[in-house]
Amino acid sequence: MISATCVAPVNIALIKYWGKRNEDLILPVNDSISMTLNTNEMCAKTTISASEKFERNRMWLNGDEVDFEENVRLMRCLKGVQNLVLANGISKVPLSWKLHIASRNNFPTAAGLASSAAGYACLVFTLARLYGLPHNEELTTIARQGSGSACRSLYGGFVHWHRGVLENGSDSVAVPVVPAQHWPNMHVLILVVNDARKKTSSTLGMQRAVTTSTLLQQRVTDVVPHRTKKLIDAINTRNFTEFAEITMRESNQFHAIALDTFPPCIYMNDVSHAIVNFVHSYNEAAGTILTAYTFDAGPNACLYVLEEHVPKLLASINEAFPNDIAQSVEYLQGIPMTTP
Ligand code: 2P0
Repeated sequence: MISATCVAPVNIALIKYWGKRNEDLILPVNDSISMTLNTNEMCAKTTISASEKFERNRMWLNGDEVDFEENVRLMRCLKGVQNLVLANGISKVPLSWKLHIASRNNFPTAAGLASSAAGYACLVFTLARLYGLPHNEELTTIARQGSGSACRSLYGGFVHWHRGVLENGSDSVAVPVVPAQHWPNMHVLILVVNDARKKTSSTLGMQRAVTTSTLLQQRVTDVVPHRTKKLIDAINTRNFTEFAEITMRESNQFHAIALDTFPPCIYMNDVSHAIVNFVHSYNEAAGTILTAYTFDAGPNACLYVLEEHVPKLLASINEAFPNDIAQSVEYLQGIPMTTP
């Protein structure tokens, strides 16, 4: 029996991926940019064993068995990696050997955050390690076919997922912008907002947005290309003010598109909106931008803040929201995938 184990981090989008132009290949309508978080608190960990004695491929997610062979996205990732192995011509493990895959994630239970991104990134990376493939751009095209945002979790630091133009998706790849060390004092505070309501899944929400939102097209053709360039400049020059404004405008536009979808997708709740107001008041009182919010397809807030400003911000949040925030967790930027 041969085994490999890897740990993969979560990533939080600054320029949001929302909408596919090809559902099967998971090709996005626009570029996106994210920051990878460190794996101390939130990550996926996957162990894959291969043996000539295993009779079929099996998978366990947090201890429960899932129907691996029936799951299109999981099978696409396995086939994608195995095709790369065939093209490479050498493999540490015979492709005929069946696999047992055990995956766990350690996200704060209430967080409801990006579990699929870390999960699929981890699956693809662990498969690559098992078969002896190098870490390269092609792996991001495979992780993308598990879950779009997963392609960005294959790198640390800031990452750019290019929408690409080719129909087969081979140029829809994630590439690093800068490593985490470039902006080491950039931290993220995740505020877990109490909320029990079931949200529309991202997959369904973006399908509906593409077919019904009249605002989406302008975002795709005009807004995102411009913002992507400006954000990369802000990251390269460590310009927090510019970075923060683009990030907040992006979050707001993504939720405006969600509301413009019919029927609408309402992801933020009253506490989320109160956090938006809090951040603008906090920055105004400081006379400069000290923190920026972003919200994904749920009510939880991610606040970007430089390390030196974290204690004061946390104290103000605790004072302003004594009851509405279940948990606040601070993250540093992430390093690339690891093999413990
Ligand atoms: C993002 N989100 O860029 C955006 C912002 C949520 C809001 O990527 O259908 O779980 O599996 O490709 O990757 C969530 O979408 O969707 C997402 P699929 P995914 O992070």
